Amino acid sequence: MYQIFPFPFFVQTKLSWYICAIFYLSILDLHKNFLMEAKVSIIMGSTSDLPIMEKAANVLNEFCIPFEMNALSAHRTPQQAMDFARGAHGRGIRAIIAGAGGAAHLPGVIAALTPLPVIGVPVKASISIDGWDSILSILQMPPGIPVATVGLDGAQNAGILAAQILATANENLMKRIIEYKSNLAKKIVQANRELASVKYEYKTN
Ligand code: C2R
Repeated sequence: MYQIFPFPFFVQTKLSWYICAIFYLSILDLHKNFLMEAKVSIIMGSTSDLPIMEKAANVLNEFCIPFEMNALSAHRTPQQAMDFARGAHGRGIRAIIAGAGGAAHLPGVIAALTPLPVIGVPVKASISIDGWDSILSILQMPPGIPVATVGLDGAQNAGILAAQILATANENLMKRIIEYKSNLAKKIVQANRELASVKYEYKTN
C-alpha cells in the first residue's frame, strides 16, 4: 500500500479507492466514443461540404444520437462508396445523411445499394452552377430508389428528419422530439409578442 502523506491509514485506503474510481471513470470517458455505436451515418462528397453538413451533426449531438461522419464520393471513391452502402445496415446504422454538391450522385448511388433510408442534402458548392444542379441530381430519383431530399444546404433539417426516423422505434427520443417541436411553437408565440410592440400607423394588431 502506497502512502499518501499526511493522511492516516483509513483515510488513505478510502482515498486510493477514490483515485482508482476517478482513474477508471476517466478511462471510460476516453473510450466512450469507441463504446458508442453509431446509429446515423453522415457522409459528404468532400470535406468542402463540412460547413454545411456540420449542421446535421449538431442536431444529432443535441439529441444525444451516436453518429459517424465521413467523406465519401461516388465519383472519386466508387469502390469505398459501394462497400460503405452495402455494409451500413449490418453495422447497426439506421439512417444515412448524404450531402453533395454539383453533379451530386452520392446520395442516389448509396440509396441504390442499401435498404436504409437515405436523406439527401443538396449542397451549393463552389462547383455548383446555382445549386439547382445538386438539388435535381438528388431529388429526381427514379421510382424504386427514393432519396428524402431536404432544401438546398438544409443539413439541419436532415439531422432532424434522421432523429424523427429513429424516434419511431425509441420512446425516449420521441419525447425529446415532441419537446423540441413544442419549443419551436413557443418561439413563434414569443415572436408574436415582440411583433405586437412594433407600431405602424396602419398596423392593426
Ligand atoms: P471539392 O471541394 O473536393 O473539389 O468537391 C462534393 O460534394 C463537393 O460539393 C466539390 C464538390 O464535389 C462534390 N462531390 C460530389 C460527389 N463527390 C464529390 N457530388 C459525388 O460522388 O456525388
